[in-house]
Amino acid sequence: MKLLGSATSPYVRKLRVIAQELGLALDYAETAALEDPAALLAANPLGKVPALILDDGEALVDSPVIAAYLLSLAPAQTLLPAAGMAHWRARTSEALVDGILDAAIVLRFNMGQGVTSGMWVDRQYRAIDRGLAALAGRVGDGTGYAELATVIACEYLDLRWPAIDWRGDQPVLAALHARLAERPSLVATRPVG
Ligand SMILES: N[C@@H](CCC(=O)N[C@@H](CS)C(=O)NCC(=O)O)C(=O)O
Repeated sequence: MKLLGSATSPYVRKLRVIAQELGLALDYAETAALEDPAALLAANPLGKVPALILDDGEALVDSPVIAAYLLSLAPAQTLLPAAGMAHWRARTSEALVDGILDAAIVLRFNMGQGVTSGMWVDRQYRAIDRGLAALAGRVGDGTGYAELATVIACEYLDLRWPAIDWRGDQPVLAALHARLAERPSLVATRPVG
């Protein structure tokens, strides 16, 4: 199976981290989504990375769908509780992480267009702040899918929005990051600059 992705995309990084944690072999093709390459559009008509092309040519899109597929390949996995409320809580943490990333990306594209203030911009900042506060109340002491995804989101903010002081605002997330930052799957996928 081949993952179409970009080294700086936090959604893609989530999947590369999961694959490494599960010991799954994943071919990887660096893909510039904004250039609309034919291989990406064939796999994902939305023109977004990540997209996962399976060995039979079937394509999966959207990081939560692809994450669920990767986890299904390792039935003994311990990253995500398989069932029960713990499963849905972790999936909700994943949705909060993705929502923070979505808001950060809206801000980035707005900024690219010269839009740096206004109701819509403020709304994204507030969503990020509340999302981080919620995650701080949800992450646990272990190393599960929710904890890894949270660290990836925090590092994406460091990369793109270093002025957002999530360490100062949410000491629980700072401690989580300090605990997990040197994990090999995170080190190996950490984007540079
Ligand atoms: N909900 C999607 C979001 C993916 C996404 O927004 N990817 C960005 C890169 S970080 C992208 O490909 N953007 C190109 C575009 O929106 O046209 C997921 O979780 O996979």
